[in-house]
Amino acid sequence: LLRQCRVPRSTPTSGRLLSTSASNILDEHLLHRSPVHTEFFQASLPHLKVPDLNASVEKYLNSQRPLLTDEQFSATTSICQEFLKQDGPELQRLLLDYDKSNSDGNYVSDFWFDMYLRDRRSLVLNHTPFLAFSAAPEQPDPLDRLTNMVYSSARYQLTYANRVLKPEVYFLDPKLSEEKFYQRMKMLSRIPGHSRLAWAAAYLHKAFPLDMSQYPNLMASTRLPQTGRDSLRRYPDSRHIVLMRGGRFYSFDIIEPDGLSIVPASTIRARLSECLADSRPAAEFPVGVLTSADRDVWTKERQKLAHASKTNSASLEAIDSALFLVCLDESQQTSDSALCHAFLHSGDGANRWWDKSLCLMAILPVGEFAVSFEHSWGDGVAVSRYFNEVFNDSNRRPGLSSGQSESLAADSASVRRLEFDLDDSLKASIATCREQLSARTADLDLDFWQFDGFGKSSAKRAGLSPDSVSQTAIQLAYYWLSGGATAPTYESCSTAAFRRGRTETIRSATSATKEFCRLAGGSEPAPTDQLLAALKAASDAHSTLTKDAAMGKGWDRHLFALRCMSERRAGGAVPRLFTDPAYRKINEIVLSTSTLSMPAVKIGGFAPVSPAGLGVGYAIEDSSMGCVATAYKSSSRSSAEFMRCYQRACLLLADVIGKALDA
Ligand code: BUJ
Repeated sequence: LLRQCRVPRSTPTSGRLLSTSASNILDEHLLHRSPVHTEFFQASLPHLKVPDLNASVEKYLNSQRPLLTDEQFSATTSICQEFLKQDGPELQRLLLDYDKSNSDGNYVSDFWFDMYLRDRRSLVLNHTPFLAFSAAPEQPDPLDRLTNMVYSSARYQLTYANRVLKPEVYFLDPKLSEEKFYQRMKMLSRIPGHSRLAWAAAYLHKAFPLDMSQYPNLMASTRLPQTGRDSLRRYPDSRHIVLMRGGRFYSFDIIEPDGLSIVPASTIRARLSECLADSRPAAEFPVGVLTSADRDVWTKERQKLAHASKTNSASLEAIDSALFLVCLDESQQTSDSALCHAFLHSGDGANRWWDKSLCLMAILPVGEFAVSFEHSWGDGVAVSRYFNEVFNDSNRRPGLSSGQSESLAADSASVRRLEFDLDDSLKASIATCREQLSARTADLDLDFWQFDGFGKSSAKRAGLSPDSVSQTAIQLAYYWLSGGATAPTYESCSTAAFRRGRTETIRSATSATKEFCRLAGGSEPAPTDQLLAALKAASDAHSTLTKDAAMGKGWDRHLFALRCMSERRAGGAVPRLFTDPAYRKINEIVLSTSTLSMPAVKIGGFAPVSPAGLGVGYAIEDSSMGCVATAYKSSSRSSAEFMRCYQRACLLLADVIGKALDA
């Protein structure tokens, strides 16, 4: 592979330039100093290819099979054959041409950004997920912990902005020492043309560098509402954060004016305390709630707001340009589901600014912390990098040394209160948005369950993929919930192994899971050996789909991009494949699922993506598994009922796999 790479004539020196500015920064202000610069692998990442048309249509039909009757399946098969003869080849050619002309991106990423930014629906519940941090028993004081998280976030920003954040790499070989790997990459960085060779060199170490094109939007960035299509805006010179409490806004610096050092942690803590000391009641008209509105509505209200006064436009500018938002909530509730509700939507949405790319949330009275992110700019891989870095750094190297918090001077001058002048029309809009959001969030049903009787290690010992076992549990739960049906299922899979890769869908409801549900889900489950064989078949089928998706060879994004091409094509009618009721049905996702298993994550979740669907955030650890399920009460679904079925499914799977391991 190394030999196949062409060496360009010019020698990029960005790595050396960067270390000049990073070398002015003391170690205590950085997370670490990467031996190679942050984008070391970026230019050499593989290009996400447009998949083969016949292969995608065949995979699409395989996903349709368990969802359709024989008659429906035969109609959809004919429509696909027609597509392959008529519109398909032309659209594929247009897509290939488009892909060629789009050298920096890939065939789907611009359409994917568009999908998010053109969506006019509220960001709340429709898009924004949350991830809550695991406990940190060594940091019992919640305000100290928050200070340390803010401090570590500032370290993250300085490390990234100065390009010494280690590139994101997925290591497949557990024996490879990270240190040795980076030393070798550093040696490579001395070779002219290394930017072309970098990916291939990593690949030889079974190390897979991941795309980092989303990272610039994690901090100092915001979504801006605009008519028809929103936009994203960055503020690379940002040094401050905005804190929200009771719907009010405060702003203060966390990076010093030199841009090279962090404000001392004790000062950050004093600034946080200063915000907490504000004894005014919660805002009667919390402006942030406007960001939860339909995007065209918010666009108009924002224009009114900005034009109403200079105070307003200055406050908007301060929020937009902040590094990130810190939202302090007051709840005393400690149940898992109450926390999930609080982090997912905060009830009436009064204490959030949903457009902000990154939001660190804290419920200080109970000492719980989480992150939520606006989804258009990026995906779970980029956010989980920040999440892990901040969790680990704030625990291992807390900015606040012990005892420091007791000797704090007030620091009121450095905290700016951000105010808004509101006329009657804006007040009325805020009141309406608040009511609408409260009604929507009150409709959300949410349940959490963790099962400690089974996990990754048993699944692996039985030769099964842990993720496939989790997905099969979800399928079986739905089979029981619905009285024997199979539903369109979406499992999110990252394609960050490719340049500007975002996600692909694993269609985890397969003919194999359907067969397993038939055998296991009846009043008399089939004998264990049959169940095991069916489970193994389901696991194998799911593993193949997972590999395909991660390699950019799923069908979802390909057909999505072909549909986008057909909409752009001058004068061409929309092919029947895209108006087929079966195509519409498979895209009305009933089971929307996503997983993240990391020690730093305590719990996480998101709402259903269709009115009658379920949102299932799940994890499988070494010896436990669990999920957070959401549903809308106004639909026929109940998250509690789903959870009861999920519990039954986990117990059944643990029993079947346990018997296999005992045999
Ligand atoms: O697929 C995509 O393009 C993006 C998806 C969209 N969707 C959420 C609709 C699937 N976005 C993501 O997948 C990001 C989601 C991030 C939250 C994931 C939460 C999973 C953790 C749950 C932990 C449950 C606790 C179990 C305890 C053992």
